[in-house]
Amino acid sequence: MKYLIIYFFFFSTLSLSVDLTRQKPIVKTVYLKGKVGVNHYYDPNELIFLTGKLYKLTIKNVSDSKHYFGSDLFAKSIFTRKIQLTRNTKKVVEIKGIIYEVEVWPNEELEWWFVPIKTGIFSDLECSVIDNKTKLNHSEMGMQGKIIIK
Ligand SMILES: [Cu+2]
Repeated sequence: MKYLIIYFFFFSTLSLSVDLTRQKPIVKTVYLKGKVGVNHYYDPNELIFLTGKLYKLTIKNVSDSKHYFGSDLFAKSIFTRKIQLTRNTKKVVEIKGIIYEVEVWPNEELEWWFVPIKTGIFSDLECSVIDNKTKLNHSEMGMQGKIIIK
């Protein structure tokens, strides 16, 4: 009987296939920071993810400008489960599909749920919003980042 249970357990785990988008998510936060006319940046400006894990990346704008968070190379290396918006802890919007870039207004945030599928080092994370005072785009003022998928 004992061997039968071991035998059953061994083969039942072998034949299990898993929906990778239904794991418990690893939670990460990136802040969009800065001040008009002074600087703009991602904090942290380097993000590291592992393939096959589900992530809930909160993109939180704590600055006085709107910002983009986008990297084409990163977008091509992940499977997006959804973009989610919550208001007062209540879900209000879910967006599904391939996402290349998101734009977040001051004091707002969103969650990007995704599973990395391809490894790489992507240095094209940037924000192309123009600063009202300097007339430079935010990436020229420091808003650049790197995403690494291991
Ligand atoms: Cu920006």
